[in-house]
Amino acid sequence: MEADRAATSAFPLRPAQRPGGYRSLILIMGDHLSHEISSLQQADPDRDLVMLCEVRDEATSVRHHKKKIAFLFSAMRHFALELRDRGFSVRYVTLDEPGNTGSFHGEVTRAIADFAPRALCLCEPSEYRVKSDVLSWEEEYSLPVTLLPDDRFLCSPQMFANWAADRKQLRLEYFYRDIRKRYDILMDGKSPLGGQWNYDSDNRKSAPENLSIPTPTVFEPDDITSEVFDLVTRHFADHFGDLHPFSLATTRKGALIVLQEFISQRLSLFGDFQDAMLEGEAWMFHSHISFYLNVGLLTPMECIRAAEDALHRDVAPLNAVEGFIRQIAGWREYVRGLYWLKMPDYKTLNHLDAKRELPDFFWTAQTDLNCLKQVITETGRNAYAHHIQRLMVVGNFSLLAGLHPDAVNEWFLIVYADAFEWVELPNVSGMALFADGGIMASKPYASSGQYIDRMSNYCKGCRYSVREKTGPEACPFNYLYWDFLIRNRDRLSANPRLGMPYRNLARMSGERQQALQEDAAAFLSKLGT
Ligand code: FAD
Ligand code: DLZ
Ligand code: SF4
Repeated sequence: MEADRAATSAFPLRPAQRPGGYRSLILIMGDHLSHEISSLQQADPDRDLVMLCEVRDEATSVRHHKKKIAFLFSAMRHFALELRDRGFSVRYVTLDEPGNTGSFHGEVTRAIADFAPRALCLCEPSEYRVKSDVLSWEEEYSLPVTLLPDDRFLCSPQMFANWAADRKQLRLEYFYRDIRKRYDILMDGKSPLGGQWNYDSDNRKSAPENLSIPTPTVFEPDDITSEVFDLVTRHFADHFGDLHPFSLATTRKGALIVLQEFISQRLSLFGDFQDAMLEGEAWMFHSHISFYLNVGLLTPMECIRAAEDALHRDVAPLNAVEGFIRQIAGWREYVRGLYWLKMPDYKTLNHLDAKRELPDFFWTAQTDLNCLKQVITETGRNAYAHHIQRLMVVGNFSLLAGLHPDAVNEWFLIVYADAFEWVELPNVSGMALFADGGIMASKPYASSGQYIDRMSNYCKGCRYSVREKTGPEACPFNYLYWDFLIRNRDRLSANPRLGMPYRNLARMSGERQQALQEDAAAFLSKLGT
């Protein structure tokens, strides 16, 4: 579908010297692949030099999934050629180009030495780690460095800080309402369209097994992507995950097709089955656009307006459209705001003092817990899992088992092709692990096997019984859940939203509690690391 460019071995791209030198070197990072990005808004193809570089430091800052690296490098290469077609002088450094220093910093140093630009310009990096490095460049290079805001988001870090300033609690719901009003999204004058801000209570259906789910959009890899496969196979063969089959879009044109097909084929049932999981159905009625949004191939506002338009054309009902828009206008913007407000400390938080290492099966999927086996297998294959799989299967298990936040964060950053720290860290440390002590969530998303049983068909194919609470056949989520509450009683029992489970715990006999704790201890002691 995407192979509209003839076979090419154009890479690396080596621009000519410009008589009189280039005005500015514009560095485009791998998640800034938008022609409207701030650093390109004032760019002049006649006077500026644009650079993209594949660097080992980024590919191995954590050992990213093979498919994620292939997606990024291919999207970067396609974008570089588009820039060249628009008349820009483009330097594109491939990972295996002789002389590649392996870091942004090294490649900027090399480009300054080669082309002597009079200034350096870039859009601010999306991750704290990289931004901290970039902030030292001006002094080092003795050349003006312009760091422009990333205006692809609906809420700037400053706007979020203003919103957060006089609040005791930073709850998503109020943030989301403000964004709706500010951008006039799903509004009827000053009121929310349909009379409610949130239709979440309509969006919790489990899926019947005979549900007909549209197949996701598939893109045949073109020559550029195939070249990247060779590179990834040569350099990252020992990284997690499957490179093939590869069906992601790697251009804006492809990403727009994914968005359009979601709107026409899946959005109408997105709300109903938003939380549902079915064995063998990795993609469900989700949009699969996070890859593209997070690297700049789609903008949040065009996705929001496309969904609103579907409502007005009667293509999808309000509960689906509002549910989808809340994810983008609400959660996505909210987690980014929180990230920049709370970093760098946020990364070190471990409120529940969780210490356990990651079990081996997070990498191999070799486990008898069928829900985890299914989700981790699909993650290895697709570099994707949908939200409830991430939160209520892998995240929930990590919370209940007391896995260390650093280990869990690293895993999530590695395995999902949409994972960048600004979005991954708050979701993992805040939403899934309660490691931030409740900055993000009002209570831990802890749950026994009952929730997974209600929302999926995983339990049917499991060697454990979700109905058994203790004993060798019992679902581990069941005793781990109670063990979690007992273990964290001092920290959590005063939380009003946990009143009910702690009252239920208080009604249990001492022997019952002990049996649950013993089963949990036996299970956890056998978790291979
Ligand atoms: P859909 O379900 O179709 O939702 C539409 C869009 O809404 C998504 O593409 C995404 O951009 C946005 N969105 C939805 N939920 C969230 C959320 N909680 N935070 C931010 N944006 C959201 N999302 C990432 O983009 N990168 C991550 O690394 C990431 N890590 C996560 C880790 C955990 C533990 C959890 C619970 C969630 C994580 N999410 C992450 C959020 C969410 O799971 C993914 O955005 C979503 O699954 C992507 O699939 P989709 O595009 O089909 O999403
Ligand atoms: C994730 C990633 C990877 C794997 N490789 C590169 C790369 O080689 N070059 C690049 O520009 N960007 C890459 N990225 C994305 C960056 O990690 C991301 O742009 C920064 O973390 C932003 O702060
Ligand atoms: Fe998961 Fe428990 Fe169900 Fe097995 S029984 S699939 S471990 S929730």
